[in-house]
Amino acid sequence: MNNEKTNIYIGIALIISFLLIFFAVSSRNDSKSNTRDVNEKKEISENVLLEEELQTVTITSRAGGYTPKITYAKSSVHTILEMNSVNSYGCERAFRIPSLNISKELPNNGTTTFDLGTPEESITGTCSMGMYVFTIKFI
Ligand SMILES: [Cu+2]
Repeated sequence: MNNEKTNIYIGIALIISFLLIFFAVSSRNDSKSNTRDVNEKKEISENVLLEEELQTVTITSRAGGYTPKITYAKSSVHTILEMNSVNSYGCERAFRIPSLNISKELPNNGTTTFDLGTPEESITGTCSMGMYVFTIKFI
């Protein structure tokens, strides 16, 4: 009788161990595949023109805000921001880049360029009231 009980306890302990190992392995796989997904999305965006030592990010400013809202650009590269105003008559004209102390009124139509330096982290552009926002992520 005692041996049978011992065998049952050992059996239960083994099952619990297998379950713990199974969950540990499966959760590790989950985090790996998540990281892979994030990496796949991190490609330079189509609105970025990357030349040898200069890249130009083009953002459209029109009634309703700025597009695209998220841009991936290359980090540690001298970057020019081209704000392309198209029939722009709203508060998107009151343009700010708070982290660079940039504040400028954009025209109704036409291109306004800003030198962003050589960024390594994200830069966010916004209208003066903060209702329209776009972000350039340097990767
Ligand atoms: Cu606004």
